Amino acid sequence: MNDDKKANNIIMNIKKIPSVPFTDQKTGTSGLRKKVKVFQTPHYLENFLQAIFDVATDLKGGLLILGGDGRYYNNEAIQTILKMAVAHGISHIKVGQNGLLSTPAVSHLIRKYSAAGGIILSASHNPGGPDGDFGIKFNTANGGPADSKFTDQLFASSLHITEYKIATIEDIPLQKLGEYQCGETRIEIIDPVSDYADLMAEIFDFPSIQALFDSGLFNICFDAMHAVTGPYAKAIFQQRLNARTSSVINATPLKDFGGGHPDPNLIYAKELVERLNQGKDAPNFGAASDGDGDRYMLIGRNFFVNPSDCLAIMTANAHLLSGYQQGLNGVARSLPTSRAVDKVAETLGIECYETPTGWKYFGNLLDDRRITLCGEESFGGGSDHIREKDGIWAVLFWLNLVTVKRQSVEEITRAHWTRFGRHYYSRHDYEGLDSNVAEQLMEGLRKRVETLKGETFAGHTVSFSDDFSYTDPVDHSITKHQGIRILFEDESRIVFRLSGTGTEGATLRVYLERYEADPALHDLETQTALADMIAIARELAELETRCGREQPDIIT
Ligand code: G16
Repeated sequence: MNDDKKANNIIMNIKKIPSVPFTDQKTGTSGLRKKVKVFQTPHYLENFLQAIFDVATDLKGGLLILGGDGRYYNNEAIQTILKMAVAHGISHIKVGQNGLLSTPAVSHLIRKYSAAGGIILSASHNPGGPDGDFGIKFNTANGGPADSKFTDQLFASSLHITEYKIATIEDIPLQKLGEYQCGETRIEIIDPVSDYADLMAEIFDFPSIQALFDSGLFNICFDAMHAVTGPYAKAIFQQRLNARTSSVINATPLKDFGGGHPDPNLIYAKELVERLNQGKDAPNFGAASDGDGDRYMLIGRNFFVNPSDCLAIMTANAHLLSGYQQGLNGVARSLPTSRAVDKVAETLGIECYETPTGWKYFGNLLDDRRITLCGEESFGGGSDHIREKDGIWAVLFWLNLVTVKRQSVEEITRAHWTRFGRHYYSRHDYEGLDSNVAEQLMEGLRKRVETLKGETFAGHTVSFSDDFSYTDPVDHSITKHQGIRILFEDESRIVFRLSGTGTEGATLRVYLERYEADPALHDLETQTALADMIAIARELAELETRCGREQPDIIT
């Protein structure tokens, strides 16, 4: 690398700009997500950043990690953050080259360099572009998303903004690696990939995975969906592991993700699915990641592994990988994630925690060494190596597993079902609902679940139902109203909750699950297997009468 690493002194002034609060800067499941146009409202971004600097007081004099998924408005926001960080006396800022850093890479950099925190610019899987979405997440010194206590303080602080502080400096060139000194602040433009790739090489058996690729009998197709993982996937799969040049598709991060939707599921990763289904010359192993690189989807030839099963399979097999051979402390899944992993934890004799949706709830469990692996139905999986979910880590975990087991993705999954039983699972999303109607629907369900126990629907008797409330076993904080769960005596389950990541109206998510122990019944089509649960859910939520919706918008 010939880039100029010499520190350039930059002249600056610090200004205080008067402002008035915005009342809608309450973070959702994962940071503040709004339309780009909302973030472009004069002072909107600056106000929210001021609230971050007011609450995260450790940043002053400390190190800040900064980067995003490259979506529209990423680099404009980075320039504003740099100017405000300089004005707030942050002593050192590491920024990803071209403004890029995946969410897992930020988490790793925070931990590796003992940073006081990190700012990630992403709206994850939400579409980008001038009419798309933008988002900001703040991660604390453990590398994980800020907890509810922090985000509550952030919101409270945002309601009292009267001014924000910003340095008047020229934009910092983000294209070249280098260093700039602005007053007390050192701004360093770093390679976004190398530290993260080194970590992956420490965890996984890279020589064995490379040997698998070198054998010529195995190849992978990874769809970066024109989002942040392209450079990571190329560096790791191709340069370090010697996979073919065709192994990574849609590898260039684009501001609008090529007009696509960087959500790694069977609908949006259509190109990948087609490649895997091309017959005997198709790649053996397919994967995709989302906007900011923390989620993943895994597929084999004509075979999809649902994310809940992924977590269960990883848990059952982790001891086979050198990076996890010491065994697992415990595991955790979010409420709506299927209970496939619970069966494995029971067999292994380890604790399995059920948390609300949102990666932040895994943080305490990981820090307290209660769990080693965790995952979510929303295509998220991770371990104690960082404090975020991690798409490329998950893909490498599976590749490593394939090298050990010498089985295909499908064979590994089927063997797992035979041993532990299969959890048929699906999520039905009803998008763009009127927010009031959606709230009323949830309120109706809240009342209904109080008396459901013992009632029978289509031959399935309710054994338990509640509005999920979580008591964190480490700090004992209580988080209420996290979703309606209805369990049936035959181990079927329905969960209802409203999404906390949308930017328009409300999205109702209905999570459906049915357990089947008999291997002779492991080949049913998923929606058919879940037909009873689908009908019961629609009846209980009064979906047609309340929302006029006959079908979900998205089925995953
Ligand atoms: C975030 C959270 C995840 C959650 C997902 C979907 O992920 O970190 O825990 O499962 O949103 O949340 P919701 O169901 O509320 O829309 P990401 O990748 O979008 O930051």
